[in-house]
Amino acid sequence: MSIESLIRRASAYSMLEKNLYEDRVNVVVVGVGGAGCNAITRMKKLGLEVPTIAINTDINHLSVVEADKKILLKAGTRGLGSGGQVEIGEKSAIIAREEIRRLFDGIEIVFIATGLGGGTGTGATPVISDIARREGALVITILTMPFKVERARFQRSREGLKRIMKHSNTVIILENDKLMEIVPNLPINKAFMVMDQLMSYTIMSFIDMITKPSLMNVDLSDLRTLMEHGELSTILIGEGSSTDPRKIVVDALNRPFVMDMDYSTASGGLIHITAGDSVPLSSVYSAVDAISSFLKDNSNIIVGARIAPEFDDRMRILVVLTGIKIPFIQEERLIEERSREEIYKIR
Ligand SMILES: Nc1nc2c(ncn2[C@@H]2O[C@H](COP(=O)(O)OP(=O)(O)OP(=O)(O)O)[C@@H](O)[C@H]2O)c(=O)[nH]1
Ligand SMILES: [Mg+2]
Repeated sequence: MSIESLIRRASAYSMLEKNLYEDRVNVVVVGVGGAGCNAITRMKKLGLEVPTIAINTDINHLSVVEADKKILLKAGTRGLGSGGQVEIGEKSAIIAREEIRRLFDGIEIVFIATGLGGGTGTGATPVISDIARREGALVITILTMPFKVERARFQRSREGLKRIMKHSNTVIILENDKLMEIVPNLPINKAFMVMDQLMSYTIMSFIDMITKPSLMNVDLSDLRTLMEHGELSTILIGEGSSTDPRKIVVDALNRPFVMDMDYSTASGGLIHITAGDSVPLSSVYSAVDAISSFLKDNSNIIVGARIAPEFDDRMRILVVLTGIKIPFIQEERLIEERSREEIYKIR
């Protein structure tokens, strides 16, 4: 018996195993606010097969969104948007609490996509994640931070981020400012499309891992363990010829989506590789090896791999780095701790 036939059998086996739990995972994808709803529309267009829910305060925007369910947060907004007011976004979701709660009945994993900086995404997302978590779901939020030049929006989004971190199991962050470095010449709407695609691609990769036959299956309970306490996370993406997997990894590492990223601080990583059917297993292993060497020795690493014939001899690598530290959140935590100390002193 050749090694190839063993590998073929092994992948057929993992497909069987995958089909066994395929029906058991109940997943939904929720888009909150304008940017979040745009992202889920894109996922639908790209062929996402799990149910999607669009939530917004803006009826005009909701009417052009593609989603299986649409929820208008109309209390206090009259369906005209929040006008950039986080409190209004928050209140409108609190008032719709019961309607939102019903969305998550029996759901195990909730992905939330949103763009911080406006009133709806920033205000309603912490409420929605809190409800989903109380219903027993694992909540993974993926969000964009506005450009720093959107000054007031940026300040608002920091506050929102902290609240969302409190209520989601994992928050995957992408900074719009990084777009400036990656695609400086693109007009703004096209640059947003790049972000939408990144959000979509990340969520769809997770869903593929959970529901599609794979060459290397991600163990669902391992995935849950990693994402349950993922805290602040981000992604890296690289694609290239499978003859040089290290180059793909180095390119991805050189192109993070958060500013001032220090990889050595990550507590764990989920590595997902999509490769053409002519890609040798050795290329997959050396890519995983290259990524692992950048992470701490004791970090928790999960690997999944999927064959996609249309990739030929190419491979794409997605890494979700969990438990990262980024300067502006760290600084604020320090300030908070200091001010608490001050209060104690005064008392
Ligand atoms: N990825 C992406 N980001 C966007 C898009 N449009 C706006 N943004 C960014 O997302 C942030 C939030 O904008 P929106 O989603 O429009 O705001 P909202 O949550 O609907 O809130 P309000 O409109 O104030 O009620 C902005 O500050 C931009 O940085 C988009 O189409 N895609
Ligand atoms: Mg809006």
